[in-house]
Amino acid sequence: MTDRRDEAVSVLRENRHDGYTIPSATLYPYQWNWDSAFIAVGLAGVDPEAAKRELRTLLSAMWDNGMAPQIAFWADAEGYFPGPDEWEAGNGDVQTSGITQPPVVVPAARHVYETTGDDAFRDELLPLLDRHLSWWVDERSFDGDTVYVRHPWATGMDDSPAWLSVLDSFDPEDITDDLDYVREDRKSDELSDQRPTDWDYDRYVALVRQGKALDWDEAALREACPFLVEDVLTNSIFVRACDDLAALYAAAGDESKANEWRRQAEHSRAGMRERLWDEELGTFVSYDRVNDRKLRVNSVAGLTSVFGEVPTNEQFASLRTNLRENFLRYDYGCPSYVGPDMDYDRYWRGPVWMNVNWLLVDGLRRYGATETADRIEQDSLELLDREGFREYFNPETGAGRGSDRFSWSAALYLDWTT
Ligand code: 2M8
Repeated sequence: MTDRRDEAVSVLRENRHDGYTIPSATLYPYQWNWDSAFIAVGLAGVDPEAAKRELRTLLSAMWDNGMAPQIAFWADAEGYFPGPDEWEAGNGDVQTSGITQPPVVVPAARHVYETTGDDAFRDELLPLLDRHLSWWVDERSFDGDTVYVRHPWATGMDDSPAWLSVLDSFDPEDITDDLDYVREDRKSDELSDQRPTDWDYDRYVALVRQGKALDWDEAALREACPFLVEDVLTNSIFVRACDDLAALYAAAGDESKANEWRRQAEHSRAGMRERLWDEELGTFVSYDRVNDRKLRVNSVAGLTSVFGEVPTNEQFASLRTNLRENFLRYDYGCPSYVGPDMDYDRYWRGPVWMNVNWLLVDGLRRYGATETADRIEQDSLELLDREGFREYFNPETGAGRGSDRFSWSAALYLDWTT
């Protein structure tokens, strides 16, 4: 193993708790949903038993209705807001947050299964994965095709500029009468300039307090929540998850279930092509169901549609031009957002993130766009080799940002260098 691979393994070991891996010891001390999925992808090749355990733990935090929470609070920890007392949610075994994150758990489970060939693991996970994706269709879709989220944190791209107009469409004090809280995420002056603003945080917290006041009741929140968004990133991953669940069923010899999920993938893909495509920008965008409008922002989220093989060949041609001309003109690909007020250093408003690059590289290869995929993969490896396993990176200078020894950066390095 190279020194860098050894170091990646030791980052994951250091961040490992009992059956799961925290994203970072300095900023995120609990189990996060899509982080664990990316971590399992990286662990599959170096410690398959740990990879399986990571996914089992993640799925054991699932609620009875099939919601897989964004955070599972397995052990007490200091230094994160909002913690378990703020959410007041869980499944009886573990306290959790009241929102979800993109269902990367299914592609990750397929990856771990195909790496290990462990049929018993596949059969153990199948009903859980099915319950989770069924929850998306039953509880989180207006039309049975595209799915929605009800908090920016659920998208994983918390302060994406795509959410600004939705967050601006309501007054946080109209949905909660308590906006008192203390942020824990600005541990240094440098980090203060990189994290979301207080304006954003007021709205994040108000949405959490509204959810809690309504006991996290889906039907009530569908009526009351001012943030109901068909996020393009979540939908791209959801479509891929349906395909991957179908592949797992096919491997188990259950063709009828495999066909059911293939049909769902096709149906959701069609919904995305119809409602989320933006011809002028040359990308897919998210949709605000409360105000019935597209959120026309050129975010890397739209490009990740390739992970779900959503673009038609014609759409892919426009999307690739957009990717090359607007995103890959920076020294390091692929920035999370391009457009007015792009901020090279602030969180999801411009910096390069490894998990999104990994989705993009995988998807671009599916379209045969090898050169573009290679460019993004090489940029990613160069950044990780030079700067270490940082959380995100400035697309112009490549400087590492956010926390250090960040788990998914280490995990995806391992996957890319297998
Ligand atoms: C960031 O989000 C959390 C809330 O979920 C936060 O800022 O407190 C995001 O980058 C998210 O995508 C990620 O899952 C999480 C943990 O790494 O951190």
